Amino acid sequence: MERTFAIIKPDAVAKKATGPILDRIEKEGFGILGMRLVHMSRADAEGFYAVHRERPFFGDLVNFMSSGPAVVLALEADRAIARWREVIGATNPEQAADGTIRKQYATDIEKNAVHGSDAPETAAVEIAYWFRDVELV
Ligand code: 3AN
Repeated sequence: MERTFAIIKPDAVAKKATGPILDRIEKEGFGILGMRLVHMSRADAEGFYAVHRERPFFGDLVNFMSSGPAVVLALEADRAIARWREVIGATNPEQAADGTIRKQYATDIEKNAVHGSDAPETAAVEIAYWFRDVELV
């Protein structure tokens, strides 16, 4: 079993897509180890996306991620990292395959509905950023 970290981003929560996305997570066979509704501060978002600090879109990304409530999730499944990225689709929803969450719910490359870790090391760091061990079942 492998763990990954997911976010239902503020655009998707505002679109009332939280329920459908949680339904999809369960239907795809992921176990939910941790889940919380959060309204990130700017500092929370800056810390979470620190690797993107030098990118031109960083400021807008921090504004967006702190603009409203989001759902943070620790998920578990066989090959969870790769499988969750398949289910969410490409970063740019214009390139996201049919049937992916981003194809269905993303607005644009920034407001792209969901997050998924890209590697085991980042998954561990991202889960630890949002959850204490005792908050994971
Ligand atoms: P992914 O979330 O698919 O792993 P990353 O890690 O490259 O993509 O980017 C992190 C987040 O930054 C994306 N989910 C998106 O919200 C935002 N982002 C990435 N590239 C751009 C871009 N070119 N313009 C605006 N926002 C972007």
